[in-house]
Amino acid sequence: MNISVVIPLLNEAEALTELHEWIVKVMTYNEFTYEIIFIDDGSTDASWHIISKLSRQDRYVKGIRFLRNFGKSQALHAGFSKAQGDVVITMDADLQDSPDEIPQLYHMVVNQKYDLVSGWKKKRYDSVIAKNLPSKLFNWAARKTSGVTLNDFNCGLKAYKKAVVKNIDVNGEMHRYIPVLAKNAGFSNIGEKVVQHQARKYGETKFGMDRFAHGFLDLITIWFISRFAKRPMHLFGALGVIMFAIGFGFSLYLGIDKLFINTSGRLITERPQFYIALATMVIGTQFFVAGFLGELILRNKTDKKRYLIKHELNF
Ligand SMILES: Nc1nc2c(ncn2[C@@H]2O[C@H](COP(=O)(O)OP(=O)(O)O)[C@@H](O)[C@H]2O)c(=O)[nH]1
Ligand SMILES: [Mg+2]
Repeated sequence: MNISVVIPLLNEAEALTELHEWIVKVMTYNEFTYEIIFIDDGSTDASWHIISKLSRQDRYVKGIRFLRNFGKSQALHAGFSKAQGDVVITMDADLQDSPDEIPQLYHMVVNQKYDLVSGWKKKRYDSVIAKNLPSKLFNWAARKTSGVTLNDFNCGLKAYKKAVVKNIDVNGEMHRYIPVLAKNAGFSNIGEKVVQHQARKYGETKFGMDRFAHGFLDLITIWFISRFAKRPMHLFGALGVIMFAIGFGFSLYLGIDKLFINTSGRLITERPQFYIALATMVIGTQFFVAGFLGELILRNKTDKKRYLIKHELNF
């Protein structure tokens, strides 16, 4: 199979039929073999009803329905684990991303050997204050911390080599940082393609301003995870040892000074060095223990299910 189109969605009933028709048209014209995987993330409108209808008419349409809303990252994870195409394309369900981009994205992955190609909504049809400006700031911060030089990290339209989606773990709200996850997993040939963007035709946006607060916190997490998740002791252990050494140095100095050099001087508890020694030794020990606990947790990690599927269609 050439292409799996993975479409996570929440309450997009109005757009689905039109989207399906458009994708099929593009696929047929280019003679691709394909599947379309819709992941309904606990929609409360008619979305699942429409996906079921489409899956009866078209056996290339597959559906996954979550028990409740688990978030876009979880939906992508479910879609990725089912996808069978050589190239996996993700897109938004709201018709803001154009299926006409699919053939070019496909060729960039297959012929130009990209691991991942991210869409870039260079001309964006969303509100300037609520979306465009914060998004610029967000992308700048993401570029600085991750070293991945993309203009638009969070574009829903992306193409992946199959191996990439099978080997990255999109969790929490990490869908914003998939290129970073891919890079951390060793897929560093990451490209970008300017894509057409449309204004939202039906319904309204599901992501408000709070996404940026979450986004920045996730950025710190991902920076930390990508450097130290597999070896917490290297950070906490090092900090712990350094701080403990500083504290121990001060204690040694205070002891020698009091016992042998300046025996009639101030009491140790009256000297500021004593408190520095005390604080750094306590904090150093805590850092060390945190690192050690981190290592233990790492060794105990079992794969826990993060979402529950209610129905599946055509798999
Ligand atoms: N699976 C899943 N998809 C979601 C969720 N929220 C939004 N989406 C989908 O993500 C895509 C982009 O969302 P949208 O609201 O258009 O964001 P915007 O384009 O940045 O304004 C659409 O296809 C939505 O249906 C969610 O909680 N879970
Ligand atoms: Mg949208």
